[in-house]
Amino acid sequence: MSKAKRISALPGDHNLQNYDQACRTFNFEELAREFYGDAAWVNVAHRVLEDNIARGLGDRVALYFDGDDRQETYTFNQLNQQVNRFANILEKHGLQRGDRLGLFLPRSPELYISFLGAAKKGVVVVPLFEAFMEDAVRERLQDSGARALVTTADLLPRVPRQHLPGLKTVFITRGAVADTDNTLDWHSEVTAASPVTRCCWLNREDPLFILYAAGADGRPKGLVHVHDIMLGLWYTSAWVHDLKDGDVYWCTADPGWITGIAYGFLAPWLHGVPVLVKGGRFDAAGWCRALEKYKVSVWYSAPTAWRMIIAAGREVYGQYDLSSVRHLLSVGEPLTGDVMQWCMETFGIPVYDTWWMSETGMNMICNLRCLDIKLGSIGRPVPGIKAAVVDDSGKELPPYHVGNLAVQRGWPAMARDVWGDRAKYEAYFKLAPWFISGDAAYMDEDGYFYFQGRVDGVINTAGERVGPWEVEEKLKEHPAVLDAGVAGKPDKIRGEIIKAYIVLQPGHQWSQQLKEELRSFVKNGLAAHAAPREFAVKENIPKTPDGQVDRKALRGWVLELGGVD
Ligand code: 6R9
Repeated sequence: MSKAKRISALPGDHNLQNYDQACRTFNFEELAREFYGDAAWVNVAHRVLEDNIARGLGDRVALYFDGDDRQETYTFNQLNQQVNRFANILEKHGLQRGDRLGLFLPRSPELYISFLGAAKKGVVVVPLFEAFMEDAVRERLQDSGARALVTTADLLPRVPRQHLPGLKTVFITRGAVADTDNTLDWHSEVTAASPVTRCCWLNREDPLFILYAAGADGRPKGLVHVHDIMLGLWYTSAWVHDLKDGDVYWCTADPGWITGIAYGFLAPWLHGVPVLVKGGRFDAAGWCRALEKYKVSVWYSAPTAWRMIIAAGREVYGQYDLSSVRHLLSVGEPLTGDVMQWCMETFGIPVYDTWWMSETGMNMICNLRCLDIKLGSIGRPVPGIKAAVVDDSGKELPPYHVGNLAVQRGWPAMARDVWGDRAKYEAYFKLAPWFISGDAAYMDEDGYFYFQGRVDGVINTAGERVGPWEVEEKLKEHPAVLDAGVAGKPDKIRGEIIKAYIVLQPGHQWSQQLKEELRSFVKNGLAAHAAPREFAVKENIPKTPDGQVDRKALRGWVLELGGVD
């Protein structure tokens, strides 16, 4: 099968020293030949496990798990055995290639094992962020038609099985297992299974996972990512993340989001690089301690997390030896000058911004090591990617004109479909050949891009993507709310917070108590991070001629343009 390649097998300029030349000569077919060799069939789970073992890395640590109440280390051999066991369990319970398996559990070794076990059998994973509440969970499991789910006893009450008739089997990784036919203890099943299994060989275009991403005016979209995502992750993690033999890599994103999947474990493991996964909640001291303890060398995180560490103060982060960190990368929200300055002071190195999305599957526009960083810019397109700023008819705009940030279609990691809704997928490409990101940006005369916010009203709070429509629909379910419009309001720490404008039902009065009630209502239905922090009562919500919330007008309201608020 596919022959494992080292980082040094990247075509041409291995360490990406000459950007212009790499852009000129880059070609995805050549990259695919390097990476896949003459293998006709692929499987990302095989690639990150057996292929690493075959090149002598079986005893190397793959995963350091640092949880609140457990610390575990898995070598590639150990991980592979657990993955095989779980793959066998899925088969035993009748899951077949193409079936969907939901993963709704906190960061824990079981999550990564289950993900790769599914992938090994061609079963498609549906990751669910652990903070999702009942409505969000139901929506995603229903839409994807999941047949089985891995979760914990304390998360199970948020899984409304009465509304999920297609969900046949539930595996519990932690806590008591209810005494019903098809609720099973993950650990006893896995322990009893064989550590050897047959890999299901797949086409590069076979689905690997379906990730739900917020849109502006509708339900979250089930983005279908395929096994070929690994090709994009392989070269970007070498060129952008600069992964090398001997590194310890820590991506702090949760695997309920694209970053936690793509770069949280797939990308580093494609290079045989050990990964740190930290369980539990954010804690400034705990995070710095983890950097020291595991000698993290490449750290991928988000500005909000760094701002929280900065806010915790030098007396916290100054206690730890952070000298193992040799490369820092940022994602998910604008990288602000205070964070850059803090990184320079604390680590003696700059932080490299990376722009991309759930849809793109891999880093797209980045501050690459071989290029000068321009503060405030997300950088330049990685070789292989043609990006541009286009107007609403798809025409490329000259430097310094703000427009739609667009990428020319055709890179290996891009989502291949919106599950069950081809039309929604095609809508991304309505200005062919461009993929329209939904972000606004401009470019300077040197080809650097500058992010200017979302075009469409999607909210980015603490780096987490929230769809205003979902929050509005939830608010409207409450008896006191007649109509609602939700927008992101700039915030110093979180980037944006959610602000809700509501029209009250006749007979209802605004009060502090109602505010708290509405916050909990959204929290308990969707997720804590989706709950508005601020409210304002209005006479009506501005609408476009086709009856949708007028996102531009709401944006004006939150920015207090025209003093309407
Ligand atoms: C990877 C990820 C995508 C949205 C994207 C944009 C924002 C991502 C950014 C950034 C400023 C960066 N975003 N990277 N904004 N600077 N370097 O975050 O995916 O959850 O789909 O969010 O995040 O607005 O459109 P996703």
